[in-house]
Amino acid sequence: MAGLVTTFGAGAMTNSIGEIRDVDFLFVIGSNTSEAHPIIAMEMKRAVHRGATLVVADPRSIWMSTIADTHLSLHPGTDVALLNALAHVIIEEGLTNEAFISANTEHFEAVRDAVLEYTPERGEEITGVPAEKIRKVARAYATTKKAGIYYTLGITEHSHGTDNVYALSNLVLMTGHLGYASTGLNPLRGQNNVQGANDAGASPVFYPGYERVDDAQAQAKHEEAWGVNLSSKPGYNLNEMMKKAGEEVKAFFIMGEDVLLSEPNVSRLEAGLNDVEFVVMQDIFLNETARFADVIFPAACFAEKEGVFTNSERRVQLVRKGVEPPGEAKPDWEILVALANACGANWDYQSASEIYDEMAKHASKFSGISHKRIAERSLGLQWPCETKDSEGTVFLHEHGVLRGKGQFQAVQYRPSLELPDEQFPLIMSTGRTLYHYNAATQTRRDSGTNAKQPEAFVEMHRFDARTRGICDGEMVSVWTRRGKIECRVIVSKQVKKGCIWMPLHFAEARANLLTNDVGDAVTGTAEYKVCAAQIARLEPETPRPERFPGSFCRDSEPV
Ligand SMILES: Nc1nc2c(c(=O)[nH]1)N[C@H]1C(S)=C(S)[C@@H](COP(=O)(O)OP(=O)(O)OC[C@H]3O[C@@H](n4cnc5c(=O)[nH]c(N)nc54)[C@H](O)[C@@H]3O)O[C@H]1N2
Ligand SMILES: Nc1nc2c(c(=O)[nH]1)N[C@H]1C(S)=C(S)[C@@H](COP(=O)(O)OP(=O)(O)OC[C@H]3O[C@@H](n4cnc5c(=O)[nH]c(N)nc54)[C@H](O)[C@@H]3O)O[C@H]1N2
Ligand SMILES: [Mo]
Repeated sequence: MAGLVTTFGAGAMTNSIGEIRDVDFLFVIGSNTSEAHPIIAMEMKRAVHRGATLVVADPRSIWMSTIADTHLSLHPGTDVALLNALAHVIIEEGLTNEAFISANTEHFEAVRDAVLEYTPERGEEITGVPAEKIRKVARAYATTKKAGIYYTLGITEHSHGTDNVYALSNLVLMTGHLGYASTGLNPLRGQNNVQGANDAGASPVFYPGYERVDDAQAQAKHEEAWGVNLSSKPGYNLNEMMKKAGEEVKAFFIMGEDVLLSEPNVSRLEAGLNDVEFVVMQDIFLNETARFADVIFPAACFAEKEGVFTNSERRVQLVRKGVEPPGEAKPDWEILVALANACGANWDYQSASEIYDEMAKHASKFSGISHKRIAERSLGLQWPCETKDSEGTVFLHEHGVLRGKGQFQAVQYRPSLELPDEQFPLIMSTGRTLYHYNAATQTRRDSGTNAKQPEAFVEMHRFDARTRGICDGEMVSVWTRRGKIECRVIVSKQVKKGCIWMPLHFAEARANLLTNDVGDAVTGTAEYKVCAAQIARLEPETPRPERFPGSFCRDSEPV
C-alpha cells in the first residue's frame, strides 16, 4: 500500500535506511515512525541528535512530533492542500532547482499553474496549519541539500492517496532532492517482505520486476518463459476483489491475510463471503477468516523455512530455517507446488533458491541476485542488481531519473469522501500501535505484548469526552454508517478535538466494521484514515480498571 509507484520509479525507498542518520532535513508525513518502523525511527533520532531539522506532518501528536522542530498538525485528509501550499512558496520565492527541472523532468508548468491558488493563507484555511509555518518549512526543505521525505499510510490510505503521493513527488522534482545520498522520496514499506511480494509480481498490474501485464513485449517474454498463454488485462485489485465477493468472484485462495480483520467495511465483505462457493486459506494460525474457510492449509512460519525477505530499502536477504515446522505445516512454496501438481502441472522445484533463480532470470532488476550470492554477503544485495558482478544499488536515480523523465503531476485538493455531519460529528481514523502487529494473530498470542496492550480502545480529545459525559477508561460504543463496536476510551492529547483514533488489531472490537471501503481510483487502497463517527458512553457505568495501558501521552488529569 505504501508502495505506490511514483512518477519517477518503482514503489520503494529511493534511499537506504543507513543514510537517514546523515539527513539534514527530515520531512516525516503520515508516518507514525517510532511505533510502526522503530528501527528507522532510531536512525531519525540519531539524525536529530546530530542537529538535523525534523518536521512531522500528522493530525495526531505522535511521539515523533515531541522531538520535531515543527509539527504541522493538519486536519485529516488535507495533505494535498498542505503540499501544494509548500510548492507555492518554493516557486514564489524562486527556490526551485531549474537545472534539475530542465534536465530531468517534464510538465513543470502544469504544477506551477495548479499551485498558484494555494497560497499559504489558503493552505491554512484548509489544513489548519498556520501560514507562517508553511512558509518556514517550504524554505527549509528547498534550501537544505540533504532533505529526505518519509511517508506511509497517512498519505496513501485515502480516496485521494495517489494525489498525495503525486504532490510529494512534485516537491522532490522541483527541488531536485533526488539522486544522491540522504535525500529522496521514501515510502516505508509495511509488512515483512511486502516489498519482496510486490517485486515478485504479487500485484494485479505487474509481472516480477515491475513489467506491466498490459505491455505486449513483457507479455510475450513471459508467455515464452513460462510456456502458457497470459492475459494482457490487469486483474482486480484487493478492494475490487472484496467488493465482488459472492457475485463475480465465486472462490478465494487467501494466503497470509486475515481479510475479516483487515479489510474495510467488513460486514459487507462477510455478507459477500456467505455467497462465495469455495474458500481456501493458507496461514500459520486459525485467524478470523478461518470462520469462512472450506479448506485450511497449515503453513510454516518465517523461522521454519528457507527463503528471502526484501525490505523497504530494496535489500534482499536470506532467511534460514531455525526450527522444524510443527505437525503437518509446510513452507508456503511447498504447499503451492503440491497444489499445482495436484491440478495437473508438472513442477519439480526442489528449493526456494531454485524458484528465486527462475524469477530473477526474467526480471532484469534482480537478475544479478541469487541465494548463493546473498549467502556470501552478510547484508544481502539491494536491487537494481542486474548482473552477476554488480554489487547492487544503494540509492536510486544517481545518473538521472530512471525510466526517462520524472513527470510532474498537477493535483487539486479533494476532501475525503465521508466528512462529519450532525449525526456523525467526529472524524474517525485508524492505524496500528507498537505492541501489536496488524491482524495480531501473532502478538495477541504472546503474553508480553498482550500484557502491554490487552484490549481494544479508542482515543478521544478531552473536550469531546466532556461534552458526552465520558470519563477516561470507561466503556463506550462507537458507530458509523456501517457498523458499531464497543471498547474502552482513552482520553488523550494525542488526538485533536473532533477526531477519534483506534487501532485495527482487535478482533472483538473490529475497527473495520466501521471504516469506509471507498478506494483510491488508481490503487484501490481504502480510505482507512477518514470516516465520520459518533461515540456514546455505555450504560450502566463500567468500572474503570486500575491500570489501563494505552497511548504514551494519556491525559490523566480529571476531565
Ligand atoms: N508495531 C507495528 N509495526 C507495524 C505494523 C503493526 O501493525 N504494528 N504494521 C506494519 C504495516 S503493514 C504498515 S503498512 C506500516 C504502517 O506504518 P504507519 O503508516 O506509520 O502506521 P499507521 O498507524 O497507519 O499511521 C500512519 C500515521 O498517519 C497519520 N495520519 C492519519 N491520517 C493522516 C492524514 O490525513 N495526513 C497525514 N499527514 N497523516 C495522517 C496517523 O496519525 C499516523 O500517525 O507499519 C508496519 N509496522
Ligand atoms: N482500519 C484499518 N485497517 C487496515 C489498515 C489500517 O491502517 N487501518 N492497514 C492495512 C494494511 S497497511 C495492511 S498491510 C493490512 C494487514 O492485514 P493482514 O494482511 O490481514 O494482516 P497480517 O497480520 O499482516 O497477516 C495476515 C495473516 O498472515 C499470517 N501469516 C504470518 N506469517 C505467515 C507465513 O509465513 N505464511 C502464511 N501463509 N501466513 C502467514 C498471519 O497469521 C495472519 O493471519 O491491514 C490493512 N487494514
Ligand atoms: Mo501494510
